[in-house]
Amino acid sequence: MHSLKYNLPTDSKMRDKSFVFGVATSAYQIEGAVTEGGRTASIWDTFCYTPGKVDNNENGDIACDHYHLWEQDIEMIHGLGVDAYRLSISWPRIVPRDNCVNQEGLHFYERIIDKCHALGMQVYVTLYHWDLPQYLEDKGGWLNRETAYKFAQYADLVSGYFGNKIDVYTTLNEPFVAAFLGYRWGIHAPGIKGDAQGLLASHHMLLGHGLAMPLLRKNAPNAKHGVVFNASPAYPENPTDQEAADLCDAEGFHWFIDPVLKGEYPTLVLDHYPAAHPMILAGDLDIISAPVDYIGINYYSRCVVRFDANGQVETIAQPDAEHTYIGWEICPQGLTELLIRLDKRYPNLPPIYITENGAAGNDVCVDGEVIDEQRTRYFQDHLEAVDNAINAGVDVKGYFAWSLMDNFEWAFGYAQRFGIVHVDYQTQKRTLKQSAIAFRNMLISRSLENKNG
Ligand code: IFM
Repeated sequence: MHSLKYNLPTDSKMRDKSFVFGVATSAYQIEGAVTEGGRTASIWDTFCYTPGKVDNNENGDIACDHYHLWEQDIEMIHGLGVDAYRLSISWPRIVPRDNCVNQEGLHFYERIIDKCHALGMQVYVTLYHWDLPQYLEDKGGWLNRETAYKFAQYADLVSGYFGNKIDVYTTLNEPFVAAFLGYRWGIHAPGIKGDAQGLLASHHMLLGHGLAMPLLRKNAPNAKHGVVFNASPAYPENPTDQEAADLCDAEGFHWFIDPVLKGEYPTLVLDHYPAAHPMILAGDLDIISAPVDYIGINYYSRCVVRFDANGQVETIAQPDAEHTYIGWEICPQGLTELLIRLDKRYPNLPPIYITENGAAGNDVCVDGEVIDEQRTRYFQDHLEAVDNAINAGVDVKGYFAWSLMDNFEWAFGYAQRFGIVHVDYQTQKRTLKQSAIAFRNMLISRSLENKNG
């Protein structure tokens, strides 16, 4: 294979060793072993076992078998030369029944964390990447305010056990997806539909985040604490469609970021859904807006929108643009513009980490090689997009590729491959794709540069 390397401009701040490069995964998407080690079911197990919910009725029962292969996987991550590994902890592995602690679950993650540290990598841990214990869903899940308190208890338990051993804690990953796809549009677990339900679930998730923050700070005073949002910024199809774009952004990410950074919900959304307001108790927004050390931004694509005849925002396909296999438009410029817009909207914006960015493909491994030309270009262009935002004054401190390896892509099952490492699901063989080799080569040359001063 010819030499491949992402190039960062010579004066890029991302070349400095203080800028964090990493790869990311999440528990349900890679671990498998869903009935091993004391784990009980999450809403995703239940959803997957319900026929017709996931493409080909696939599930995370085995996934990448990371539960058994974790040691070789961590060594592989180290081989990429990254500074950090971002993973998530499975809530039902730690608290398999209400008020009960599973030491075996804690030990599983402890071995991973220790191994990362022994190899010189930092560990970024997400506490909630969508795998709510099923026993909590049975009591109403995120529609039940009590779940926010259960989440805080779980965050207390994990941070009480690991303390500063976890370098960076994330409370929630993409509350938009967990609340809206899961409780509003019914296309993710637990499959509930309704605007009021989606807005209520999101409020309870954010409340859980806010309740967890002081506990995390108390238990891990030297670690960093924050929350991760996804954002696909909206562009008007025509200048007259600006209102549709504003509403789309308000629902898509201001609804989640404003309460955390401004202590309020955007009026655009409240005005648009007068009958679906969540029950917000006095003091909730103060809890939710507890200061965070950073926010994570997951960016994949943008959308172009207008209002349809019923006054609903509709996304307009861009047939002339390039798309990834999953159908998402490739738009690196959207990332630069998003970061600049966030910087303008929030005067108190904390440092940002790009906690996910990546492209889906249907990659095949031929003679030990995976030529993922589109993904390799995607990363090169998005790294430049981040650099452009930094040059425009946005404080971006890190970048994580999604994902380390091909894995269970939620309702799409296994057909959508997001990994920079290919996984053969029959043999569990891992093969570095070209995109991973380019990542590794960039990191090797950055580290040599930094060593040579
Ligand atoms: O695979 C997901 C991940 O779990 C959350 N962010 C988006 C990714 C791609 O859809």
